[in-house]
Amino acid sequence: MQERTVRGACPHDCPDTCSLITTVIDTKAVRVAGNPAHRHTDGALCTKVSRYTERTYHPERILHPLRRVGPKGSGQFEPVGWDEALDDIAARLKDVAARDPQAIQPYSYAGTMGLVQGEGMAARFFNRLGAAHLDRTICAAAGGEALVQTLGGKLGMKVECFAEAKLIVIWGSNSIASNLHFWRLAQQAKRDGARLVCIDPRRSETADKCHEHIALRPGTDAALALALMHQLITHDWLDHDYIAQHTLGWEALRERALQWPPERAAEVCGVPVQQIVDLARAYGTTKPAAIRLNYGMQRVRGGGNAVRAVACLPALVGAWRHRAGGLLLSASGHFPVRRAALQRPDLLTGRTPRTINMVTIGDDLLREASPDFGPKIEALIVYNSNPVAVAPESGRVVKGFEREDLFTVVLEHFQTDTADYADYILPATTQLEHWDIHTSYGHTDVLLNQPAIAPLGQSRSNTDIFRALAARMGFDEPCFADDDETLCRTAFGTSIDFDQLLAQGFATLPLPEAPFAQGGFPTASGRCEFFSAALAAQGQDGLPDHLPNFETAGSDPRHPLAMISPPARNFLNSSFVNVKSLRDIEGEPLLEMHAEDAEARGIQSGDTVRVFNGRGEYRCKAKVSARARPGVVNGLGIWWRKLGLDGTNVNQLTSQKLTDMGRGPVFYDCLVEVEKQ
Ligand SMILES: Nc1nc2c(c(=O)[nH]1)N[C@H]1C(S)=C(S)[C@@H](COP(=O)(O)OP(=O)(O)OC[C@H]3O[C@@H](n4cnc5c(=O)[nH]c(N)nc54)[C@H](O)[C@@H]3O)O[C@H]1N2
Ligand SMILES: Nc1nc2c(c(=O)[nH]1)N[C@H]1C(S)=C(S)[C@@H](COP(=O)(O)OP(=O)(O)OC[C@H]3O[C@@H](n4cnc5c(=O)[nH]c(N)nc54)[C@H](O)[C@@H]3O)O[C@H]1N2
Ligand SMILES: [Mo]
Repeated sequence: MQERTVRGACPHDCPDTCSLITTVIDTKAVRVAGNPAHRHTDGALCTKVSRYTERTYHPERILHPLRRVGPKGSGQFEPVGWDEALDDIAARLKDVAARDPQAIQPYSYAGTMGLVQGEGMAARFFNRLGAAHLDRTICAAAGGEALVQTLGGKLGMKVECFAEAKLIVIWGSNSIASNLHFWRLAQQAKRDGARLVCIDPRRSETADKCHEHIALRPGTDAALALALMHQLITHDWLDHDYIAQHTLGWEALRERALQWPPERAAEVCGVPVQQIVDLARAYGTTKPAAIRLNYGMQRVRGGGNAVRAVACLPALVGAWRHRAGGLLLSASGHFPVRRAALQRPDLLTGRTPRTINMVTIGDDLLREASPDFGPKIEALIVYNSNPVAVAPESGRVVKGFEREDLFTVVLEHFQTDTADYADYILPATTQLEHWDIHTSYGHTDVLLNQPAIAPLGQSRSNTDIFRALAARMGFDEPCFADDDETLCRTAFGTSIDFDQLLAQGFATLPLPEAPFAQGGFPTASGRCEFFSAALAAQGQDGLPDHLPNFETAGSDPRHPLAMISPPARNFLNSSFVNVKSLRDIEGEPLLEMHAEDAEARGIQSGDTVRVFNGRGEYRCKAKVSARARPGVVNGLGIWWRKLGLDGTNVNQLTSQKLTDMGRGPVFYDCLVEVEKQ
């Protein structure tokens, strides 16, 4: 018996990007633990990833290629050899490409966040082919664009500095569920006397543990932020020197904010005036004050404006002067990734294929060829994503995937809702079986993932599958021969010490402790842009404003309740839903309702309810709970459709409309009605 440990990285779409230590006995991984030497991981993992071996050795793992034998969606497949599968796929793709390669659509997201198993070899393949581009907007596009237009990039405080803050505003984030290692730092600050405020329509696990919870209506964050500015101005809790030296558009913003007295915002947000006044006082008078902004608030029509409004606050009070002051939404802009070297856009050789937005895949799969749209989508290659479960308005998505004239290949670990619609399912390796290299959006370390075990069964890494397809397509550029370790080395070139990554598993970027203490915002003006000329040039309001939801409560008497669908603690989007021990903790798909709303409809906990709107309907169990505020129901996601009561999930109800910035999704801008079954 031979025991060894291997250093890796958690691949999942989570700000924490943990450093992993996998214990291997002979050829089997027996345990995955958090690396105690990595300060952000601090030796601790979330429940999900501490069960990673359960996922890797899951009895339902797909371990050989499968070919469809039944109708699309029926989930009936037969085993097929790799050569036969790859030959047939290449022939089909060549056939479509001969007409127009843009009719071939890649669809991927962050099943793994790895730079190599993500778009490393895949992008080379699709660029060489001239396939359509995919706008990867489904998560962070609105907030990301808002940060770029305000601060100049996806940049912010160093997460470790939150431990020293005296006020922490957790804004649109259920950190205990989705950012556990940040929560540890917030706890440390709390023990040292910091005040914790949570801003969230749902009384989340995180809200329970904060001093104050502001349960605003979904999509009203900009109104709240503008009212905070109003109070900062009228009480003169401003850092005039910082504003003068390092911001742009102050006079205009001042005028805008003065239109938002707390009474007006209280009305819009559905919260007591006093809460707004108190938060403004705390924010204006506590130093250092830090905001942990997260993506919850941007999944509505005005999500970009909301993030911009919040991102203006630290500059107004000069919070950036201190390393424990400022704001963090995403740190991903700090990493010097050599994307062109990895993904090789030069292989497009001047072609400019059309771009499809992943959020509207439902509509786009159903579109006919037209001069505006280009060719009908004829082939779809899905990897690292489960669109049938996670994309909005799934009734339309399913209809698109059902098309008999669509050729679909899915690279997966499991037979997900999406894989059910595949013509071929190709078995992919998990993080324990392949190389990868990772950035993070919640801290500033690079992590290397070394394979701990050989690929299980006949599974192959995404990179390997795209290399094999490239060979069959006749792509003979030398870059298609790069192995995964070479791709890992390519990602950062010499800007990271690869030997250090090999030896310890992670490397910390050399960055200043307080990024904007002396201004230096990487915007066009070099300032924090309250007013954005770039946005104004696009025909947008150059100043942040409150944009009411597309589906504002009260606007549709048939559907009076707002529904949000934030992630469940024990799932990672739709990943892990099929890991039984984790599914057992979550129980079953639930809709949390406030007692008033439940009572008005004769609904009690445990009742089966029909949740519906003009887009569709979905059945699940009701849970009458103080976690829901009046007028808002919470459908925790993202369940596999086939594990739900009637083979659907919350996305049956969400819409394909897009946010004000970044063309992102509006999952939390959704009106419904609920009735007892
Ligand atoms: N356990 C777990 N962790 C995850 C994920 C998961 O599925 N499970 N998903 C990962 C992914 S992909 C992402 S993008 C991140 C997401 O990370 P976060 O953006 O932190 O997302 P959540 O934890 O869902 O927090 C969103 C919170 O915003 C609240 N919210 C909804 N609408 C509004 C609103 O209009 N305003 C405000 N202020 N709050 C609102 C929700 O009730 C929820 O509590 O988490 C990652 N981590
Ligand atoms: N209603 C509602 N819908 C939402 C959200 C919400 O809050 N509410 N959140 C949205 C957000 S923030 C996001 S980020 C998206 C997430 O959407 P996705 O990125 O699609 O995330 P997952 O559902 O986790 O699906 C990832 C899939 O990739 C597979 N996978 C993992 N690693 C590998 C690999 O190495 N190779 C291959 N081939 N496959 C792999 C997993 O098995 C899994 O099935 O969902 C969005 N959808
Ligand atoms: Mo996400």
